[in-house]
Amino acid sequence: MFLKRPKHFLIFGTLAFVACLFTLQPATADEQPNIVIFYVDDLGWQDIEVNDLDDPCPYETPNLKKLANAGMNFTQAYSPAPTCSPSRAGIITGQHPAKIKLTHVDLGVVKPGRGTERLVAPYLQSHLELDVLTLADAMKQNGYRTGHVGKWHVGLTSESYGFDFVNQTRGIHRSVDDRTKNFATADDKKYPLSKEKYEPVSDKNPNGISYPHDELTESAIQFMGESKDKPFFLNVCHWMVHWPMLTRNGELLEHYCDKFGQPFPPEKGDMKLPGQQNPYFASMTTSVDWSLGRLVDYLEKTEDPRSTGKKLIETTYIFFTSDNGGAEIRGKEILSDNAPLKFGKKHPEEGGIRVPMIVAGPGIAKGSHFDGLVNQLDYFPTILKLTQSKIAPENMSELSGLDISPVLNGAVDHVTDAKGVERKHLFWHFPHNGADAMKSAIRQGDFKLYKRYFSDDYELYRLYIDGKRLDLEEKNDLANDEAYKTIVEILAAKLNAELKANNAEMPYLNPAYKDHDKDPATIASLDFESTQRQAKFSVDGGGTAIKEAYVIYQNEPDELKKESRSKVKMKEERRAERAAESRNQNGKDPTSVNEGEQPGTAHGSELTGMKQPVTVAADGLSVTANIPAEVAAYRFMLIDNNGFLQYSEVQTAK
Ligand SMILES: [Ca+2]
Ligand SMILES: [Ca+2]
Ligand SMILES: [Ca+2]
Repeated sequence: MFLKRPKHFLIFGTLAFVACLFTLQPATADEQPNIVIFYVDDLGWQDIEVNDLDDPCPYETPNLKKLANAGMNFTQAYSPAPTCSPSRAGIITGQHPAKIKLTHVDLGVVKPGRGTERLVAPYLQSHLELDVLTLADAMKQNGYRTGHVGKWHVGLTSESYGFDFVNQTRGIHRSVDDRTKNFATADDKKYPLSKEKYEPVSDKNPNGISYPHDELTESAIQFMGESKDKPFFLNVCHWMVHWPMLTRNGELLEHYCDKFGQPFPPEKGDMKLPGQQNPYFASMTTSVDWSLGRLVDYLEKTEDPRSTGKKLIETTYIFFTSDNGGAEIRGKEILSDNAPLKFGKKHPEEGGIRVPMIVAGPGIAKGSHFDGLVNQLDYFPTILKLTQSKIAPENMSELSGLDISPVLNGAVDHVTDAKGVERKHLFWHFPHNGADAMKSAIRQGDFKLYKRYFSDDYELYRLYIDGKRLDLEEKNDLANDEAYKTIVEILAAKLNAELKANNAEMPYLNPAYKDHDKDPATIASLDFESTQRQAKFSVDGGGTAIKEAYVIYQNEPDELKKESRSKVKMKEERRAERAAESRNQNGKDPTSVNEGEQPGTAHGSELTGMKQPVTVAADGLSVTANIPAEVAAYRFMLIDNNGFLQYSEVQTAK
């Protein structure tokens, strides 16, 4: 596969390369330290033994405690979004999910609104735009070798976005037929148990326990081994502790069954004990901790070939965090509990976005902590600074986060922008998932304000009072309290200014909802002229006119057109899911449901699901679009002057 990347990277890359030729010495490990981002999926703020509030975390995370003792723990760290893809896109581009219009996980999925809901979410493209400068591109331009291991989830594969080494394996998180038995054994072909014993230690296992082989972890170590002659940037993204809840580690599962007073092996069916007592979730959390321990152990034991007498651990920064808050429940199974935080994944409340974050590396005070507001969007500029890397000024000005390296180095006790102005707030934009979740939010000082789209009003909570915990649970909405009127006004103005400055896409009116006081535009005709490959649609002149329109390239129209609308929707969602799995599993995984479909080889796959703006006729009643030869089908997406979003049926481009 080869996907075209825009030329402006190459220009800057070439300049950087020419500059290198005139440099007398290659950069040293002190000048260009290695970077490891260790990213966990759906791990909550209270799911590690570092941020204990109220009930202590029962999941054993000895390596995270060790990492916190070696570096800095961030007690108020946030993910860019309450779900996977936007947070991942945020880290890798350094740009706010609202700005890059990648605000949820439904990539390339057309989701017409339900009849009961007044609003409908914006459409999300099937992958991150290919012309964006990624952190991997930036590091590569500056002489780094770049590696991505594990979950990607922003479309296509990580190879398309600047990574030299890619293995998107699920490792030990591959599905099992029956999670209550058939645990890994010492002579297991795929998951042999280690000879080495690791924590946790218990009466039953006084020397610790063995862990099954994890391809994801081993692949990360392989990358570091192959890359250590150069500076390296490694993005390790576990598929755990996301659903499905399972483990291949029988001893570890038994350890937690004993700890939580449950039978081992567990009975089939959902785990329903309240709070933090799911032995599968506990096992996955400890497995992720073990994986981190393996990587740190490798860094501690391995000489840095660029720095005589030093081990890699002395020349490497590790950023540990999670892509969103904990998912508390799935169907009837209780996974974990974000208490005292409100809600979890898929909600912009504290439970959905406050995440564990620890950074360790050269110059960071051991066992330190920082209580100010930080966001994973800060990683891009911070990593550039720590590695003395340069990118073009126009790329630099696109970054949404701030360089927190002065905080890491202990030089200051607050985060500032490039002009020295202190950071006061962070914001989130989640125009998805119906009335309960569809909100934007801003956190400043003691307060958190939400803008609710369905009810078109605000909520205000006072999490702290003068820095001390007050309503971290977000129970007391103060938005209508006269005493807080000014706070609501100030924060609402700031939030709205951020949304505007980032050109955030707002929810639209849903044409399927019946109780609107105005009507959507009516699609009058759809035509395709095959010689010029020109598609055209018109709306009824009696209604409202077209404000904006897009064409979205699609696959397999004939098959789709025969079926009902709801079936089409289900099928498209399933296909998107399968395609995501197939891409994410790098084609090597036998559990991949769609093995024939390799990333990039499918017909026009980098175009499918991407929306292209089309020109609206002067009278606002029609649009035309030229459909490329490699595109088999398309649909129009229409936004009208009354604020409705609607889609045409899929059309064949024949
Ligand atoms: Ca707790
Ligand atoms: Ca996630
Ligand atoms: Ca809870």
